Amino acid sequence: MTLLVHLGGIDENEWAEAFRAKMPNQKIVTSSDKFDPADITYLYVWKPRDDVFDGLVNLEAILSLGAGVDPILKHPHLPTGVPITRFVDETLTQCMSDYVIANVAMHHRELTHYRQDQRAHHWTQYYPAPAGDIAVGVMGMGQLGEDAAKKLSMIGYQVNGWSRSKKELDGVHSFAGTEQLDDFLRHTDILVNLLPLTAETQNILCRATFEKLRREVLPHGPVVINAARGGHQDEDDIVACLNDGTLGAASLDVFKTEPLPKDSPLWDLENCYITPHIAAISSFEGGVNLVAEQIGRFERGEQLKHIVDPAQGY
Ligand code: NDP
Ligand code: OXD
Repeated sequence: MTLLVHLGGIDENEWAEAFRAKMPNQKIVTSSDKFDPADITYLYVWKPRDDVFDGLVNLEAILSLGAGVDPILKHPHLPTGVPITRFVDETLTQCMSDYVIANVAMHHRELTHYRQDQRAHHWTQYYPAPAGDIAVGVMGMGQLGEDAAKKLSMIGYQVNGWSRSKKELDGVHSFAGTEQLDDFLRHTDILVNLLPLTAETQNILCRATFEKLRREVLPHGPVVINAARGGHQDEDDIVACLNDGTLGAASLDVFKTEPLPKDSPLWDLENCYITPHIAAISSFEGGVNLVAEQIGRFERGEQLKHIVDPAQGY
């Protein structure tokens, strides 16, 4: 029973050390160690490389470091029949809600424009509408979207949620399925994306979507906040829509190519707020505890938690 730590772009040794401290009896190797692939039973993975599954003939479970599992599910050599679990964690959820609330409030309260005015030494008073006049639409009402939606509602925003299945949540108006997407968008001033990246949701943040958002309430036009995946956004459309006023502003935490290439026009747009995929980071503590719990469950013959449905893509 061996755990292989395979983390693209992340220090595997730090994680391996943390796993060893938590599970002293568990054999743990990193992708740069020498090991017999046939010994590997558990794979802890982020941004899998092409050869990740080579020789893993005794793999029992794939444990994702991330909440999003799109790079695992689209891997060309993903073995069938091996359960895949994803990261679900209270602190991650809290951090994502923090990011969403900060960005919603920043746009709603025009801090964006005060910043520009400050640079120009301009004293101009704006009178933002109260939160209760602003409708925030959250796409994806799962672990992360639901928490953000509830907290936005508690602050006083009108909140709409869009998901595949209908939700019953106090203070949140639920829209479900493609047939209700346009209605959801028409009732939204600030669009927050927390969808998983699947065949259905790819490029959903495009001009056709932005043109349906409500234009009457925010003085500079509707806003989009994407904290899910770069694959959700058509970046040419975002640039064009930020330039022609279809969108008043955007906050983007994720990009089609990460790090965002130096020559991307998004960097230089005054109304585009870029963060480097940090909306919510999986913590050592949370990741290590969850993996230890999952391995314990598996070895006791219990059901794993947070299992992904590969057919649905999340
Ligand atoms: P969940 O799987 O818990 O929730 C997914 C939600 O999206 C569900 O409500 C689901 O609907 C809905 N959904 C899925 N497909 C569709 C569709 N075709 N149409 C409408 N709704 C759909 O995911 P999480 O909330 O845990 O995470 C969401 C994403 O956030 C992750 O996949 C990841 O990409 C991203 N993320 C980004 C981070 C960052 O730092 N930027 C950090 C962590 C996550 P239903 O409820 O009906 O099933
Ligand atoms: C995740 C992420 O999916 O950090 O957890 O993007």
